[in-house]
Amino acid sequence: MSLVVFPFKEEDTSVVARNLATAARHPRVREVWAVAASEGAMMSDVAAASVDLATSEGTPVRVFPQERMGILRSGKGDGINTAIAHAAEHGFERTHFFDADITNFDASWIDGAEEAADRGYGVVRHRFPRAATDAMITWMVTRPGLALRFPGTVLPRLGQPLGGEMLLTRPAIESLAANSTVKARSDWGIDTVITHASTLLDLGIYEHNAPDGKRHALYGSLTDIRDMVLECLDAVATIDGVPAVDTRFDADPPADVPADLKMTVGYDVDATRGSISAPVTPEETTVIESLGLDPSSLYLDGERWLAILPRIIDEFDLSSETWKSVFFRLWAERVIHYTTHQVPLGYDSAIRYLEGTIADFERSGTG
Ligand code: GDX
Ligand code: MN
Repeated sequence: MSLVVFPFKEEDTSVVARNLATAARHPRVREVWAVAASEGAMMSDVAAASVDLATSEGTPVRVFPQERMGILRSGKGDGINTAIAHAAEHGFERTHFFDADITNFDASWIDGAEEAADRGYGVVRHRFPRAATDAMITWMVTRPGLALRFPGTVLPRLGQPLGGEMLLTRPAIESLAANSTVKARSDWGIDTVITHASTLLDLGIYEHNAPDGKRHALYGSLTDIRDMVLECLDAVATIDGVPAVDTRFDADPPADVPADLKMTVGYDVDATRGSISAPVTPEETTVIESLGLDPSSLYLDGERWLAILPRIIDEFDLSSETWKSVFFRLWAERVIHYTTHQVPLGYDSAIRYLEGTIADFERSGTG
């Protein structure tokens, strides 16, 4: 008896409706929920599309707005926590979560997670190949942060610690519904805190590989994900509790990466350069210099990132506008450096390089 949840904000209604239908048609699925960011035009459109759906598929499809659950910026986290709270009350055996904007969503995602849960894993996470310049929060912030703070545990091993695609069994849902750190995290930090909290449960974790990748709405400049990178940094800097080193963790073997993904450019480099072209303010200068950097030459190769990220994690302040603009600038410089130095050498070499940086952070976290 499974539930499928899609949080959504502003997405193409036809994509969302198709995903709801795909989930509703799955034989294991008893109910489908679409949790809207707010009551508004988008919610009415999706609700209208799902009335027909519910009638034709016979599986209830409920569309409702998120509630205010947390204490930070109200965003995706409130949506996910609203669903977790209701799923815990309803007692579904398994709850799947998927982003609503996936354009290649099909039954195989649900099957992959259900099969791993059938084999006894309490938490199943979807992993998928990504373009070399995609996932720049995952590669530059979240995985390094997890490697530094939780070396030797399952956390640095996870391919997609920020992924919104996962299955939680009933014990996991009940435990997360009662977890105050998770409930408080109403913003983009939600994925990080759920990933972390679910590794503390010792229910077994499986990573299912979705071999075609996750095709979804793309962004332009890195400024489009400014809030996300800041909130994900805050999340990885503030989570507490070390997972047991012998936590059961298995994963599908990596599969060949689709040829078109190897060519995809993940973000607009020139627009991003433009967004950080304003001169550094005196307040920013103070913070940048306190990290041991020269504001006039922010050349951020892997070695410098390895040196400064631990200090950033210790000192970052999500309530400070200066800290936020400094971190956004440093991250953008780091991503541009990687894009112009490692990416031109080819997909496989770039991904190998990135994996190497995670190993460096993990060694540094141990030492
Ligand atoms: N209910 C609700 N409320 N849904 C939201 C909100 C909100 O305030 N904001 C976004 N969403 C939905 C959105 O419509 C989509 O279905 C999903 O949440 C993810 O948002 P999207 O803009 O597609 O995020 P993106 O850039 O694709 O990021 C995803 O991957 C990141 C990563 O792996 O790097 C997303 O799952 C992130 O949480 C994750 O960090
Ligand atoms: Mn997306």
